[in-house]
Amino acid sequence: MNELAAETARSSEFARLAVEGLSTSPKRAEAKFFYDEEGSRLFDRICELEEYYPTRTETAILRARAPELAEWVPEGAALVELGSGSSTKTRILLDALPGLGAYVPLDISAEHMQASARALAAHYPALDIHPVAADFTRAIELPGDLRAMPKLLFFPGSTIGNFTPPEAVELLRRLRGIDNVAGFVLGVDLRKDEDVLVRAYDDAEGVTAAFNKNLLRRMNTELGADFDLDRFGHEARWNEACSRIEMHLVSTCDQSVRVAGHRIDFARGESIHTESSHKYSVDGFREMAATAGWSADETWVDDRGLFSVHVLRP
Ligand code: AVI
Repeated sequence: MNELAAETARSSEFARLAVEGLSTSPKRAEAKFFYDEEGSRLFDRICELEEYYPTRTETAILRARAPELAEWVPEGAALVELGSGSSTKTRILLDALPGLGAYVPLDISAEHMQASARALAAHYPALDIHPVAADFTRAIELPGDLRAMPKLLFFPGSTIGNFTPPEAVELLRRLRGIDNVAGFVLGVDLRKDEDVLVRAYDDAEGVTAAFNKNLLRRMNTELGADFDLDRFGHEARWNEACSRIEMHLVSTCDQSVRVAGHRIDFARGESIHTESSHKYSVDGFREMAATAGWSADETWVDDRGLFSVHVLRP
């Protein structure tokens, strides 16, 4: 598929899923559509917020423990990162494993990934970098020449938490099916005090609110929708039964909006559920990984028990 055809397919998928999600009750949207260029930029800002503890906690765990990976990751292995995002955590692994043969970032946001790949290339000129623009929630196709290489999979940031538990098992199972995987390092956010969680997803500066509303802005610019962003409020809710933080956009009045040629009615107080971020216990996550065919080798947790990094082996 050429670039234009790929872009057209992506935007018609966005239109189809947006209308489908807004036509159900309760209304929902797919979190993967947060990440256009502006969404990725806002997410990078979230990662620096005082309230958003996951990024700095996971980074500290990786800094302390990544050197241990050098004991078993094979020379010449490819580091395959799911959802490449910003490259700070990648650099920790690249520095701890100087014998890596290639770095393969896989990300839905091609522009953001290319920019991160360029920055990494400047810093690691000898490293073979193969960015793959892909939606890893679907098929995971690696370039042919990488298939035979041993691989270390890397999925930081607790993005696994944005999938429902059954979807997470399915993704872990598909990753387990990739050829020649030596191991898998992934970050998983832990259950904790509700206040800490709600603040992490509803920061004082309003960056997370802007990130959430960016989804409506994207529908306006890409799908010809007419959302008035001031008529929706951002909300972070803890759902104890499902062990997850939910982000919602709540309509502040009765209103109708047009999205991709469809009329969508909102009652005052009605919300669009835009994202779920599941929080696990260490044992709960290890059991889930085992269900997907992985063996949990190590789990690294910070002193305050906020965040976990799991090392899984096939
Ligand atoms: C990408 N993902 C792991 C983030 C999370 O914490 O669920 C996305 C996010 N949403 C709001 N803040 C951060």
